[in-house]
Amino acid sequence: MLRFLFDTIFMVKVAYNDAPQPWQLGFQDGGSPSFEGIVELHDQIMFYLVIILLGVGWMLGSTIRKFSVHHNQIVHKYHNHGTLIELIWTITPALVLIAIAFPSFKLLYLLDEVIDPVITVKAIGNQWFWTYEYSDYVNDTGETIEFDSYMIPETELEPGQLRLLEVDNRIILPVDTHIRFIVTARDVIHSFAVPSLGLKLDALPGRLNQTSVIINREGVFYGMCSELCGILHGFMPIVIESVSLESYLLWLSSQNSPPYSPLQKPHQFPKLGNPWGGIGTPSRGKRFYSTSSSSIDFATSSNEEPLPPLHPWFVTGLSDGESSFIISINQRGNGWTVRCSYELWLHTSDLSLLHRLQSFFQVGSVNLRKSRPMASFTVAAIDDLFSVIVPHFTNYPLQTQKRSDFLLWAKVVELVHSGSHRTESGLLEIVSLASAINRGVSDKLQTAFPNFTPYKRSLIEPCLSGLSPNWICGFTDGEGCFDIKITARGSGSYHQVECRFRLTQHIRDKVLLELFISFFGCGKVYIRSNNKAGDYTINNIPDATNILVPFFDKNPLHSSKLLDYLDFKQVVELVKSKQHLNPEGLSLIRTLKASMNNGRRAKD
Ligand SMILES: [Cu+2]
Repeated sequence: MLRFLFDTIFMVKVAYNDAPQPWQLGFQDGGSPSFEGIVELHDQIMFYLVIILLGVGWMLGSTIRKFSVHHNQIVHKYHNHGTLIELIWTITPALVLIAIAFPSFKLLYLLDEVIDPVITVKAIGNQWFWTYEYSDYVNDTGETIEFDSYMIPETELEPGQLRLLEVDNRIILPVDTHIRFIVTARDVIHSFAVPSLGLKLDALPGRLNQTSVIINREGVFYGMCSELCGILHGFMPIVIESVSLESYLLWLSSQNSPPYSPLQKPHQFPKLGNPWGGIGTPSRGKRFYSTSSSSIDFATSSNEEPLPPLHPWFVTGLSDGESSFIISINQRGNGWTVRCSYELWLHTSDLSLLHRLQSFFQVGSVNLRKSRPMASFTVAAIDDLFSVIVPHFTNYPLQTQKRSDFLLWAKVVELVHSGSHRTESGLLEIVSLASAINRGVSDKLQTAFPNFTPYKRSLIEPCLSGLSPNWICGFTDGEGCFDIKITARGSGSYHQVECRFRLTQHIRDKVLLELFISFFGCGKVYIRSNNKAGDYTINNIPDATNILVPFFDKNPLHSSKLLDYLDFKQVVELVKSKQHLNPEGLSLIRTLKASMNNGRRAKD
């Protein structure tokens, strides 16, 4: 309150000191109640210390002065006992010690108490960096948020960054929240210490130490390893950044684990309790992570009944259109990590389809992207990939050239699953396989593994027997497009309406596009002028009425493209009955056209 008044009257901004200063003697500014307690105890003890120093100093000084040979010629040879003074100098220190012991023990037990923590962070000391784990947040694939934190070397420092203190990945924590630190080490003894927060805890291999902290203001708090742990002991700093709860949730959702749904606004969470108050918060971190299906789901908004499970061929067809088989190889410390994942991205209006995909596979998670209206179904746990995803696409093989990506990717999954990515030769083989998938491997990897030999992709030869109606359905949900084109003819007296259905693919799948002609028994393949893609197209009314509409009526689409199809079908019927020749019919077609595809998305 006083500080607030001071700030308002003098219009000053208080700058806190949360990092060591050159030649500093005093404390840094406290950022937690426990550190304030420590400073208070220090001040109390300092009071006794000064009194004793003065008392003892005065006695010593006066003894030297008064009883020197110059002042006193008589030696007090037999004056060697004084019961009273001996009692005084024994009992007084005992009383002083008791006076110090009470506040000291009080603080000691208070610091030891871990009061109903909302967030647990595990800090693991390594030679010579820290690893942090946010174990509260487990996504559907069983992964937690985990990252390494290395010091930024002097040569890479940016203006404003502190030398030997700045790290690449900070610990991000919310203010005014009960936080528990669990501290351990992987190799030798380290010590996790952040002075401003009153944190100092030894990190012992094979042992878990715990402590709690409440950060009572936003800021960046610097600390260092405080147990001599080897040659780079002085180069493994700790940085804790405390932010508002909202920013913390945003940060969480930007981590690899699935984000909380943006439909659950952070401010809906209850305000967190006061620092030393015994009442904990009712919400635990895990709750932020539910990715429940939301009200914007297109398919569930009209009826609440559970939808039937997806057909395996539909899943393969959709994957042929929209999925990616991803391998990422990254340097971590001295070694390399290999991560495999299967991802399928759709517009958020198809969130329910992603959830159906999740219940089809019974693994993986559905995540929303913050920046764009996109959502993904992701499987990243290696066991799930090995025992669910690979078998599915082996039994129901992809029909596009994506299958050759899948075949290479499946080999990598097998290698990682068997653990051979930890061996030199296994890693080399993975790099060789990865170099043939999608866009290949990065320049960094190429320089790190100069002698890898890229695998040859196998050419997939699609055949008509592989195309089932369910596959076509899934593929259309991914790559299909229904659109309407209205062209004025004869100086505007007559309008031609073209109803067009297209399936678009990269030119490498030209053979597949041509197979669609045999499958539907109609249509044509047009190669685009840039020679990079082709379109299988049905654009005449008889084929649309006799073949296309009956097909998609019998095999309904599962994504929001179904709505486009229904509008398309209506236009086909209007054109078939020549309604487009009269103004009312034409304006109805224009309205339908405007609400299709991008028009529908824009309205959402
Ligand atoms: Cu250390």
